Amino acid sequence: MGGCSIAHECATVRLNVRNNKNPYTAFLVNTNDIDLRKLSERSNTEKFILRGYERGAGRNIQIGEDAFNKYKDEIGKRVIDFFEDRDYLFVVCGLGGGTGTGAVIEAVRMVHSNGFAGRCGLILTLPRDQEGFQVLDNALQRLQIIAKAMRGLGSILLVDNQKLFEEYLRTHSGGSASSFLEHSNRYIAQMLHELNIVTITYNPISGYHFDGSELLKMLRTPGIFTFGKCTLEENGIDANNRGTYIPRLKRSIEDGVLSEGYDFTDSTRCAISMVASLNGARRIFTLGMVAAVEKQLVSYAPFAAERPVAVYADENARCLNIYTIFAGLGLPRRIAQMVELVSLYERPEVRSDTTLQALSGYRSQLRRDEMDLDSLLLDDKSVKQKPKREKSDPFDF
Ligand SMILES: Nc1nc2c(ncn2[C@@H]2O[C@H](COP(=O)(O)OP(=O)(O)OP(=O)(O)O)[C@@H](O)[C@H]2O)c(=O)[nH]1
Ligand SMILES: [Mg+2]
Repeated sequence: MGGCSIAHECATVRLNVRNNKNPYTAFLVNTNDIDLRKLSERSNTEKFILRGYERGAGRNIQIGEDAFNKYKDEIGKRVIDFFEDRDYLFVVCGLGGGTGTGAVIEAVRMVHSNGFAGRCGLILTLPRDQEGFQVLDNALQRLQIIAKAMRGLGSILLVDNQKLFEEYLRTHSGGSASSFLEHSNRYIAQMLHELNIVTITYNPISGYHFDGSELLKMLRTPGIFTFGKCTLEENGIDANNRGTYIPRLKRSIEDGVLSEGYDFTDSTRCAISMVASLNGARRIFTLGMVAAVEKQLVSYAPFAAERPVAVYADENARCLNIYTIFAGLGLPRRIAQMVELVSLYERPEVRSDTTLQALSGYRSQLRRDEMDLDSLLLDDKSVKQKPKREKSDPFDF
């Protein structure tokens, strides 16, 4: 349902462009039809209930995978029809549950074999720390497989729910868990849309234009894809003083928008797009300023095959917005943290094992006294004649 909620939110994004009001389409697959019914019907969305599994997969990834496989061919046909004219397709899944997590590998296989190889990627949410062993374990099981196949897939965008949750908590400590999820979905959809339209909305004012085909190239790059956004007051920027923009740019790269903790030296492709007001652009985007930003990008991604820096002017802009994109990355540190978290769950098991050992070693004094009395009273023959236990007795251990 996490994947469905994010995809549905993307489908609600609207443009004021004739015949392109809804730039995104969503095909929503879920077991639980009650959950799916909560998402509004739209002309640019389609729902597919995995019948026979309406109660959900209850965090069981095998059930999720079976449910998807049962309808895989039918979904494949519908997907071809529905997405035929789209440039790029994301398989979106909230990692940790049963349905999406169970189905995700087969879903990727399905879109690959239906003509989307080379133009499909993955959006995966990573669970929060507090979601418990089963959720973390499900997510890690799938991440293991995805990590192995990563170099053969398109870009993978990770949405770290723990990171988004901590940020949300700082500003909305009175909010509920469901309001966090709604907020996160809106945020994810809005940020992805923003990143997409930077390439088409503004007028490039330097030689280089990071256009739609460049973004597509980024999205086709195997490995993890991440992006950062930095918003700066134009008044505070002195083009001749790198201290007025570089440190905050660096922080925005390292913090990321949807996930963090990457080794950027792994990056095989990266780009920066800067958008300022008409006046701001004229003043700020000097050769020296753009060179300082370029230099920063080189130090982050020294081995990247491409590192374009594009600058734009927007008559409606009030601030300087800097978008950074890195593609071809390895997994972030968060995954190692998740492995560590799961290992912590072994402790109570160890404790209960020692408890169990102590329990099985326990002998009631009372029974021993009785037994001793019994054995004293019984002769050898009668001991041998003890009744035989039933083979099917569940307590016969
Ligand atoms: N960002 C975000 N994450 C979500 C949302 N809903 C669920 N998640 C995350 O996704 C994980 C999996 O939850 P679901 O997608 O609901 O699970 P499911 O695939 O429906 O699986 P079952 O309910 O077990 O059949 C959760 O543990 C959350 O971390 C959402 O609306 N937004
Ligand atoms: Mg569910």
